[in-house]
Amino acid sequence: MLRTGLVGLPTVGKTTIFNLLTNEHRQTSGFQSGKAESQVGIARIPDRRVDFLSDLHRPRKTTYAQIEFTEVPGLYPGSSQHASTTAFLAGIRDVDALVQVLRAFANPSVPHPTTTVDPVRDLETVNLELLLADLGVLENRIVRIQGGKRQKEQEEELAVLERCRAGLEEGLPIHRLPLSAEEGRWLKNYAFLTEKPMLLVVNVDEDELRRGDYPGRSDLELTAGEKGFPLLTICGQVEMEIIQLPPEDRGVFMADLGLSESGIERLASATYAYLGLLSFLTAGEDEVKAWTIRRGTTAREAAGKIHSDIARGFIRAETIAFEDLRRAGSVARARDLGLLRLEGKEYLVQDGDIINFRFNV
Ligand SMILES: Nc1nc2c(ncn2[C@@H]2O[C@H](COP(=O)(O)OP(=O)(O)OP(=O)(O)O)[C@@H](O)[C@H]2O)c(=O)[nH]1
Ligand SMILES: [Mg+2]
Repeated sequence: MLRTGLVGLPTVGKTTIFNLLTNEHRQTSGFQSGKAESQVGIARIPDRRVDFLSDLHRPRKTTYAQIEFTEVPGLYPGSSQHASTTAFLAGIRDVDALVQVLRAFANPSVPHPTTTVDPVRDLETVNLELLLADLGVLENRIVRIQGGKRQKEQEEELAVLERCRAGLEEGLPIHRLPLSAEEGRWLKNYAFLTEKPMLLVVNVDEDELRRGDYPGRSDLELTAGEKGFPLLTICGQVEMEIIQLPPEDRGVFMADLGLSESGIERLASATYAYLGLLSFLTAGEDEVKAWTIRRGTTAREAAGKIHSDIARGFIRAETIAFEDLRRAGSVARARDLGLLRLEGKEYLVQDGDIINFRFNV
């Protein structure tokens, strides 16, 4: 499962957004909760292809793709130097991406954690804390290597770590350092936070959503563009309230806000595009299921996601594109129309492929 960490300053709406993504009902608060624990929730990614297949096959089980979210307590200037922060940040070192929540909503009843609404400043503040947290990990490791017996391996590692330290001290996140693939391998085990892909979620209020504007928008768009961070807008408070309504009542309120997709749908598609992921589907009377893979995955590798035996005994992948099936209306009709393809093990699986793997063991 894809795993992400939700970070941001205190009281910017992390829990609100966590709730609307995961459909949980965790407590939000108008003052700094001062909570030092992370919370974990799982979001089901809505997928109309899975819905369609599920209607078609009436399976015993329907499984959507999922994203796990870990909300960590708010970061603020200097917080990376506390042991408790080191501990909760360690808990998101192995996530696939970070999602940073930035406050744009006005809400006078919730004091801004620093002063005024200024998402670029907040972004820099949080990123600096992440960078300092990485620097702390690096420095500890450097001291430990320097103090121990050093062989060629340790010398090599030390050289790379020292280059990283120099970069971080200049304010460069690790993903911006020009490291060769070989050098990068030394960093694998550390899973540095500033090496991770980051998505930005601006938490706007209803008025800002309707206007399509908020304080600092053009600056933020520029900064996000420069850094290559995807930027999404979510109307936290209202979207959370909508998600807590019965499903049949949500549509009108979403439409009224001018939203055609829920927060999790928008965030999931941005994340998949950014990380180069796609979904293929399997369907039968037992189960309809969406599987998440990287772009460029071959049919045999995709089979291995399901079971290593299927990869080992791979014969072919009977494949049909979702849109072809939808237009044909049934697998039998799709076969008559010649839309069912027999693909070999090197076939590159496409988003929305519905695959039946033929194999023998
Ligand atoms: N008007 C408005 N208020 C919001 C919005 N999002 C969050 N709030 C309010 O801001 C306060 C903080 O929200 P939380 O979601 O608890 O923020 P948080 O980032 O999780 O806070 P900590 O975990 O304490 O750091 C709550 O009172 C929310 O109701 C929003 O989009 N609009
Ligand atoms: Mg919170």
